[in-house]
Amino acid sequence: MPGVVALRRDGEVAVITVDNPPVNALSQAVRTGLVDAFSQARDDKTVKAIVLTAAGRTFIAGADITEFDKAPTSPTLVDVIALIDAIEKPTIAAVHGTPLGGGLEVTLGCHFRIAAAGTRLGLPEIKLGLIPGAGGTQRLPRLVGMEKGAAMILSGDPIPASEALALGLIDEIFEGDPAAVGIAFARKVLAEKRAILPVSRRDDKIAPLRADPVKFDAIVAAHAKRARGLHAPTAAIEALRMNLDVPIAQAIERERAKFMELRGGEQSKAQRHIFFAEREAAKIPGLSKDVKPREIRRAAVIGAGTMGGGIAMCFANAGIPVTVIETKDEALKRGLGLVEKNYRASAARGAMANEDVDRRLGLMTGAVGLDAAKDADIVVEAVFEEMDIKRDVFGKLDALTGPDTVLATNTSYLDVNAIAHTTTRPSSVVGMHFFSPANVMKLLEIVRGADTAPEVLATAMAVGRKIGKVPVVVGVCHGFVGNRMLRARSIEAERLLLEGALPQDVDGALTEFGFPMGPFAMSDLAGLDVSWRMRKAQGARAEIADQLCEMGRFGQKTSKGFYLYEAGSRAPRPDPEVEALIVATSQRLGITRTPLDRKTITERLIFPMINEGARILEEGIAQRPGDIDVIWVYGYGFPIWRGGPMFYADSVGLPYIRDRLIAFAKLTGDKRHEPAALLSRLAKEGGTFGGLTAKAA
Ligand code: T1G
Repeated sequence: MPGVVALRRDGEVAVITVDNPPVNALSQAVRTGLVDAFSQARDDKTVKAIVLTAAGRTFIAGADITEFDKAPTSPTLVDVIALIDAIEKPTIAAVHGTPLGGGLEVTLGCHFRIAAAGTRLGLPEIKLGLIPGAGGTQRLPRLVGMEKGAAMILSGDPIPASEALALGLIDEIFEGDPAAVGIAFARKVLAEKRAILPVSRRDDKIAPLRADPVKFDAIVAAHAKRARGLHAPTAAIEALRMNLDVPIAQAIERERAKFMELRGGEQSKAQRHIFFAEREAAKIPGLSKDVKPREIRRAAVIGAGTMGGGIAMCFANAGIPVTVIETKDEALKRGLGLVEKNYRASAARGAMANEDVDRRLGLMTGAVGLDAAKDADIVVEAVFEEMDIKRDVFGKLDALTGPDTVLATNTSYLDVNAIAHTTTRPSSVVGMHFFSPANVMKLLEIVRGADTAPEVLATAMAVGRKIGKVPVVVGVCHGFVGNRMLRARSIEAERLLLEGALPQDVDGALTEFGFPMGPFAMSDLAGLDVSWRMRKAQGARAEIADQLCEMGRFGQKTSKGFYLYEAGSRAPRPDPEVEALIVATSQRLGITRTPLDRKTITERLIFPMINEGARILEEGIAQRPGDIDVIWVYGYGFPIWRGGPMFYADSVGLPYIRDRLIAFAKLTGDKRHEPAALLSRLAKEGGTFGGLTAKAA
């Protein structure tokens, strides 16, 4: 065994330990080591039971995803688990941390599974555009039943050890060292002469479905609806269906064939790209490992509006006491009331226990006046998007907070450097741009000011991870990364309306592309008045949106915007009045309307975003193309199975995008469509965004 798998004896019990940091991924070496170790233990007559454990922070966390772009090598994980499954001595998996994917599948080849308290177990393959590829779709339902088995496989979400015990996925929860407890458990099994039956031969939880297959369809129906555009969920459902009528050995073969097909497909490659890009985004080139984040014991949020309330919930959810500060008691009460209403609604949906709600509310304190922020280790300002107001707040925070307090602004596009320079310590100032609703959206843009100290940057990143966000460092410019690219798309969306499209054509093109919502439905949801106020402040104009605002049509909040909304419904309905307004505007502007097909609309919306992304990289506003992909997948609903705008651009081909941009520039006369220098260079050289190396933002 090449060092990553060790076999030792403790009397009549063989102990096999995987040690392949950082997460004991099932590399070829680990799989080979497992075959050797289990074969030896099986063939040694003096061994009466076998315990499988792992060293380090977690039991096996799955197949080695870095091997997925290479040709498969032997032994396959199916081979390893088949060998374990056939052993006629008691086999016990003693797990801790996150036994996920192939890691959990290995334990399903054992007779017993015991887990340390705090262990989370799951089959997350669907999140990588895959299905379990080593028997998971056949063995998990045999242990926990189809309902729970399908839910775990189709959601990809892990479950806590307590739930796993209740479901019968594990046999015991323990405290202490997995190997020691595993050996004791093995001895108990031997002493009690417990019957051992491989999971692959247990049928009691599946038999009822065989008798009534319609039940299976009912179980998977809800999941099938959410599969929009994704290949893996459909494949997972077909694999699960094999439990009903395909012998398990054959089913596992077919499952692996489907897994291999998905593994080689574009969707999984894109989703694996996001998996690694999200982790790369946490690395800041040039930030020395010696720079340690400051400890955050208490936070303060300035502003109890929608954003401030959501941000305060993020801190409370992470167990960090937080003071929410307003200028008037009435605004404070309204804000905190909305927070409580949000939490109670989650409890009513069963998404959170009431005691959890009480605990989180107990971590929140309301206060009037900035003085209440004086003891905070981090302050997040979430006041009105007006520079004067922000300047005033930061000037006061500078005077009343401690020298080590991190001063963060939640501005979504204003100049963080200008805000920083209203303080005597610009090095303490950083942007933390949350996305609405702040307690739900995963993305957090960490805006690095020219003077932001490395320690302050590291602290903001650490806080971002602590409160469950995906933090990405961005530089200072109007709109940073996400909103700057969104603006490129919004300008083009308006232009398309004048050229011949209707809101439903534009939105339809993007929902077909995979976005949950198109730009006009999104504007109606956010409120047209929000961007109208920004445009007026900048002296910019959006022909159609401005007219709608002048008519008081602000979107869902006024039941009318680009679309009509029936009372109590959020479903957008095309409005002939808006169509007439659009046609009249084209006429007034002397534009002859022409029909635009879906492909053209999609390219006109997506390619300018990619072009803006290329400029953002040229200017060093983003560290790497993968950061931009993470921003758009986690902040704006870019379909994860397309890998984000820059990964998608590489899959389309940069020469084609360059040529289309040149055509758009001619068609519209808009110079911003001229291909960015970086995009032109890569297109010319046959390069890709993915081939670029990271640069500090
Ligand atoms: N393969 C390779 N590298 C991995 C890895 C994996 N499965 N999981 C994590 N890493 C790397 C990661 O890139 C990072 O590297 C470091 O480990 C720490 O990860 C056959 C086919 C386990 C919950 O999907 O969910 O099994 O940046 O920063 O926050 O059916 O990692 O340090 O260079 O995320 O403590 C199924 C994926 C695979 C689990 C730990 N398994 N991993 O979280 O650390 S498919 C998964 C995670 C499969 C079978 C199928 C998390 C974690 P670096 P980290 P963490």
